[in-house]
Amino acid sequence: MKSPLLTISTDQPSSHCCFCSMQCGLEIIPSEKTSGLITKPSQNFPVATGRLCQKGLNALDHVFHAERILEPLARSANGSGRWQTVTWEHAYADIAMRIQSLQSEHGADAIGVYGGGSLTNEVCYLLGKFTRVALRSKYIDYNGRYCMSSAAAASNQAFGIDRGMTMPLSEIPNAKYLILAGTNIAECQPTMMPYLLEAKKKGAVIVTIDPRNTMTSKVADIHVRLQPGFDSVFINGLLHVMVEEKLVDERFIQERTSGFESLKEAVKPFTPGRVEELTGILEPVIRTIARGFAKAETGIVLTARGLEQQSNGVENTLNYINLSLVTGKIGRKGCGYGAVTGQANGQGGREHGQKADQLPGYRSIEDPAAREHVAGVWGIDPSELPGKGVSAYELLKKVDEGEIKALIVLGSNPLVSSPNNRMVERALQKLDLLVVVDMFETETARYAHYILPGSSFAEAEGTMTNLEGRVFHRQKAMELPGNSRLDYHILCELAEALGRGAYFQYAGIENVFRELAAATAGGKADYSGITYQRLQEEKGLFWPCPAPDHPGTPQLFADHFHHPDGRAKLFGIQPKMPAEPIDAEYPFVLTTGRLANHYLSGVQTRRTEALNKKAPVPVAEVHPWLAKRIGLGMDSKIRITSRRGSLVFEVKVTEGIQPRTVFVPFHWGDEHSINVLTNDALDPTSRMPEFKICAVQVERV
Ligand SMILES: Nc1nc2c(c(=O)[nH]1)N[C@H]1C(S)=C(S)[C@@H](COP(=O)(O)OP(=O)(O)OC[C@H]3O[C@@H](n4cnc5c(=O)[nH]c(N)nc54)[C@H](O)[C@@H]3O)O[C@H]1N2
Ligand SMILES: Nc1nc2c(c(=O)[nH]1)N[C@H]1C(S)=C(S)[C@@H](COP(=O)(O)OP(=O)(O)OC[C@H]3O[C@@H](n4cnc5c(=O)[nH]c(N)nc54)[C@H](O)[C@@H]3O)O[C@H]1N2
Ligand code: SF4
Ligand SMILES: [Mo]
Repeated sequence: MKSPLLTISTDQPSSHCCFCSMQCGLEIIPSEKTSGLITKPSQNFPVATGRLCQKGLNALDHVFHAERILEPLARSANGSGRWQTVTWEHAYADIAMRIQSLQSEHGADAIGVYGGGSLTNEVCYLLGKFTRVALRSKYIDYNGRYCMSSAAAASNQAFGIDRGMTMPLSEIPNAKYLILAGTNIAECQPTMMPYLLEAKKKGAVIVTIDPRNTMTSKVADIHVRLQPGFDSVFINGLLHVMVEEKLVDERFIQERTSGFESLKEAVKPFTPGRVEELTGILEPVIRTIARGFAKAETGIVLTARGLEQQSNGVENTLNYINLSLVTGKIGRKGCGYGAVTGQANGQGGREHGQKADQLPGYRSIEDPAAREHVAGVWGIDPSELPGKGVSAYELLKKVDEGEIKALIVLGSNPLVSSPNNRMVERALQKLDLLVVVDMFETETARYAHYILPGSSFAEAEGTMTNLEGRVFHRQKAMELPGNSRLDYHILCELAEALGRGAYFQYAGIENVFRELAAATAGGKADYSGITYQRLQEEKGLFWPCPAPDHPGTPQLFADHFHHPDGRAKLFGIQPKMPAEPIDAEYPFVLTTGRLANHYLSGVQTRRTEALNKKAPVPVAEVHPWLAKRIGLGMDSKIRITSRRGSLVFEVKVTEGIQPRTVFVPFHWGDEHSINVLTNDALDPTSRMPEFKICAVQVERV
């Protein structure tokens, strides 16, 4: 497949990498490759100027892959029957007819929508509007529920606003002390590493907290190898020392926070000696980190999915935020807290209404004022807006229970990425209608009735919001291949087929953005001062940006937090057990995560030869102690069994893992899908599944 390159603006990158939240700028240039094009780092985007990791360098491979779907495909029965090429008109008409007949029999809520965090702000916004206005259903959620929901809930509770990073990346080199917990930046946001290395060069101390030695922990001065599930115990130990030795910032606590008494109470029993008993982390290490961080002039705490993807994920995150707050290390130079966002548009994707309980601008769908404002922008009566739906995994459960009869999936592969995914497989088979809008026949799409060929990053213009909260404009770099269409056109055309086209008339994508900006006005994530023209001239703006002459807000909380009293909230955390603690029958902990070469469910990177050949199958990491205990030989494989299933993996024996913990990456489907084993227990607040902890047996095969 050959795609013509467009003539494009030269002072903006041709495009941006489609993978992680760094959103590195890239140039697309002619090459000898069969596709005729390759990527190279752009000098025109400030976040990672001149840098791309191996995923960015190979980001076009999947775009040109021979398996890319180029025509709408249909079949009569899901999971079986042959795919047939159909026209768009046929697809839209038949899908609309089936949706309408299901809705007349079972009600509007019989249709669900499942979105994703790789999509542009405009498409995320339209997905939310499409569900509420065209389908009039309450059931929409998205894969970010599996990603940022615990961090989002914690930030909202502590700060009154959820922007993953409270400061721009450029503040990292100004920090004298960095705590990096459950975040493997070297593999997951590789082009962020120079920021850490610059801080280190200027004398910063770096602490990593992870059950594994990672590429990231290699740059650390202290690595805390914690068993999964013990973060809150460990942090209570640090907070205990800070309180006991009067290292906290009394003035900041008094003037800018509330809740310190409950925090003091909660950490009282967690003496360093007790924390050593519970975690195996030595008392002097606990004291050294507590003193070091508290006494440092500046400091930053970064967390990611390691401690967030747990059934206590919100509380874990709140406890790390406590560290920043009690030491007054937030809202000023060299300071801040950041939950490192994962997906390309994981930040913008959680602001514009594809979350079950949300309207654009990070507004609550249950807030009468927000409903009135957004309904006004959409030209409907507030009473027509549905109420809140349920979280991603619960939505799939409603499919299994038969309440949701049809599902539209755009930008996700939930059959691979959901916990306890045998339930998901069973559920998908029950659907009367499954429509997948994607570039490929994903594992999920195997159960579809329709695959609609959507656009890749290189073909779709739009805005994205990176991990810093920086909104920027991504150009269209090439024409769509074959008969594929832009995601936003697909949504508008389907709305038309459903008889609701009047609400989806846009002369171009910029008009979608204008409407989005108006819909966010006055909300928490306020984009109303942002225009395409400003983004092109200023190479990005940090939200909130509430007026055309507002400069945007790179550093949050300089003088107030976003609760009504202007204060941040401290929370005393009582550490809790994971949903499935180890026991005599299942004596080891399984944790899951990522490799540098692959991306999420692997749909794109398993189709990228240069990446896939470095990691063609998942390999389980086990400690020599465990290897010996199960009598592992040179070439043996292991069987890992949880209460939900049993799978065989190749093994890497490494000292760099907590002895009772096994790590398996999740980028594969079928018999290699670790989510067959993971637990579907959800955090009570964020509804985040416990991807990072389940109890398993491990045996030699
Ligand atoms: N190469 C690559 N990069 C990616 C992605 C990808 O798939 N591949 N995905 C992107 C996305 S969507 C996301 S969300 C981010 C995720 O980025 P990260 O959250 O950094 O990635 P993970 O590997 O899921 O988990 C990070 C670490 O948590 C550790 N961990 C496990 N359990 C615990 C625990 O109980 N406590 C602590 N402190 N640590 C624990 C794991 O050992 C792991 O090293 O990466 C983004 N970047
Ligand atoms: N065990 C375990 N499971 C996990 C995690 C873990 O750490 N451990 N992490 C969780 C996390 S953090 C995440 S974010 C999820 C993500 O998991 P998924 O939601 O499954 O994410 P992807 O694999 O990126 O799926 C995106 C799909 O959208 C398609 N796509 C990409 N861009 C576009 C576009 O612009 N338009 C259209 N139409 N399609 C597009 C891709 O081809 C792909 O099929 O996985 C979660 N699952
Ligand atoms: S760091 Fe992230 S955005 Fe940059 S090239 Fe790598 S995967 Fe792409
Ligand atoms: Mo994620």
